[in-house]
Amino acid sequence: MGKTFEKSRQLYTEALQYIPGGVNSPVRAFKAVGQHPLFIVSGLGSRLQDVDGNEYIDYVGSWGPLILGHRHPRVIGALQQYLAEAGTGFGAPTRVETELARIINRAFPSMELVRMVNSGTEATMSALRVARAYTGRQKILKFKGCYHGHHDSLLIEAGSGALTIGVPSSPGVPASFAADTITCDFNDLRQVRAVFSQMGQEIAAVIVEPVPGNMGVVLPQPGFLEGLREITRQFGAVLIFDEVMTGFRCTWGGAQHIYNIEPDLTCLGKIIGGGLPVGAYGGKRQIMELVAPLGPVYQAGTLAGNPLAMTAGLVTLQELEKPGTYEKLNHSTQTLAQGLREAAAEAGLPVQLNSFGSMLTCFFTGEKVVNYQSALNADTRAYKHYFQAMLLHGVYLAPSQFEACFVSLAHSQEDLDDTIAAAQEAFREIRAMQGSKR
Ligand code: KE4
Repeated sequence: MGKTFEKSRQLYTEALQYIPGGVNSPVRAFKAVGQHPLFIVSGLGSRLQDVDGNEYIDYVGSWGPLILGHRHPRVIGALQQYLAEAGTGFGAPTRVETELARIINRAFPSMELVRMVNSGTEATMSALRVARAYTGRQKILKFKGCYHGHHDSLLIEAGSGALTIGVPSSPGVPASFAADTITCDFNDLRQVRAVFSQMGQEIAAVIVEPVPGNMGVVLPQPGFLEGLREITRQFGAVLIFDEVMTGFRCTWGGAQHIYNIEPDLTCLGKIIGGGLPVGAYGGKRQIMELVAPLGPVYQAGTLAGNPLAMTAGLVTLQELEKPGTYEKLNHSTQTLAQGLREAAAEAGLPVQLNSFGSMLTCFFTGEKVVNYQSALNADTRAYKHYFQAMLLHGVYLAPSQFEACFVSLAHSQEDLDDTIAAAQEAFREIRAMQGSKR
């Protein structure tokens, strides 16, 4: 295998001089996996190449957006054409913004009006603001281990990078914000009912990743999401589905289609930008009509609806709308998940493979992972070794136990077979390592 990461190390040392932690988003620093980050020079299809010339099968996909794979010819061609014929953006309405809003509305009928922003964080932050305006209430209920971006109201017992670097509730968040954010355990309706019976009239919104990916992938237990819908309706609170990760990831209409739940507001991101900066929030007309300039709730953005991001997103969704795409994505994911389960069983290694659509997480634990606490019980040392071993075998996984891996339409059967073969080796090494420690 003989991989060297020397050039990445040099670039990382240089980056550290100018950028906090050498990266522009914490999870990219590889803190949880005992390795300096790799500097990437290109991607093509299911593959990444780093500055040292190493090639990897990529399961991060820019953290979800690249469901078609890297450098899809239709996405690149459409961007090249727009740049050549139109430019980079105008700070004025363009037709492509309406086209993307229309296709989103077709896939997510609950999103009667859609506003584009530049990130998932902006989407959830804006959705909270309009929910507070609509209800005249202040408190928000979220779930431990769910991550909704880095704005103050929701950076409380958050998942994703906050969990990875161990500050699930970040310094710098004013106590007043934290006081207005209530957290419950995901999948625990009893807790939610208890909170609402105490202060239901003060709660503006419940925000939830319907299928969390930011503590690793965790599935909602039967009745949980339905219960949230019933309780929020009973108390007049806004139900916000954060589908930044699940939107267009698992099926054409997102988790709300799979579970047949109509949220009041939905947040999207990642895939709808085809790899360019994007976010969106939208929902019931009577709520979204509060958003400026239609209504008094102010929200704005210089590059919101940027036509390049809209173009990449539109082409990506057009490809996803083609017959058979989700069958292929989900079949690939189930093949991979089953292969990993069998490899771990052969090695005598207890793992939990949680998957939803084309996102999955291999938890190093023998107990089912159904919420934040059970996710935290996973063996992060084992995950660190897994990550490093897979990297040496040419497989680029999410650099944290508390993240999702993503399968794309570009992953071939050979990619999946090679990944499973690499995991067989890695699991044996981990088992031997654990055995030697006893
Ligand atoms: P962004 O602001 O990073 O575009 O989106 C925030 C966000 C909101 N909601 C959900 C469900 C999300 O998963 C995210 C962002 N996801 C992480 C990956 N776990 C982005 C990776 C990163 O932070 O670098």
